[in-house]
Amino acid sequence: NNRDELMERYSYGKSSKRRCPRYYFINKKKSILIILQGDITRTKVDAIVNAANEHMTGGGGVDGIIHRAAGPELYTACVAHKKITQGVRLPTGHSRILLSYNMSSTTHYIINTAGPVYDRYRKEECAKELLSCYQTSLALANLYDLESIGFTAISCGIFGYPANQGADAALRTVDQEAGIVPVVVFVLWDDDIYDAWVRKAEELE
Ligand code: AR6
Repeated sequence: NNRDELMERYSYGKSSKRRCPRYYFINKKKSILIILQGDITRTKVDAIVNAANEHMTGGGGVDGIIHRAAGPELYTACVAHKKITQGVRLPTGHSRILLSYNMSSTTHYIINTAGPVYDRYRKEECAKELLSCYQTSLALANLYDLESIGFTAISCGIFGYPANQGADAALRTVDQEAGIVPVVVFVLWDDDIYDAWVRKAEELE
């Protein structure tokens, strides 16, 4: 059955995390959206999207985990990108595609995106920037003709974006634009983030 096959392909064996994968058909059934709980570096998708920052020199959170999994060549490839302004290789809301180096058995590409640091006095600008992270990452996956892309909750960790608002930006963008990538997987780590994503997906269904 289609669902079991998808689960086999895009999630990974037994996880210590409890929540089940959920499946949705979106964008007039052109795309499949999968929401699951786990570690994005262990998910077999063509590209994973890293919640990076404007410097693209690695960091904590999922960025640190992805750099450790991909190895030092990822860092070398990141810093090879020319700086646009002082210290900035990747402006907020933009995305860049790189190879996945040591992760190539699970994933071929790593897309770095720079999410906004949440600021409640700049809510609207932050939302635009976050939408743009998802849009530009999907556009790169489409340009490379990829079948599947994996996201985590960009900006919802260290950058402080509230889970519900993060889910809204993520899922509305994916709902509108995902026709260009056949399989979109959200691999979420935290219980509250997973719950917010499932609630939002059900609202949009
Ligand atoms: N798989 C999936 N999701 C994960 C994993 C994982 N292995 N580990 C953590 N998460 P964050 P941000 C979740 O803080 O808010 C870094 O220093 C995490 O629980 O990684 O965009 C960068 O260099 C949270 O829900 O990214 C930047 O400077 C989500 O991933 C800054 O942090 C995003 O949390 C970016 O902050």
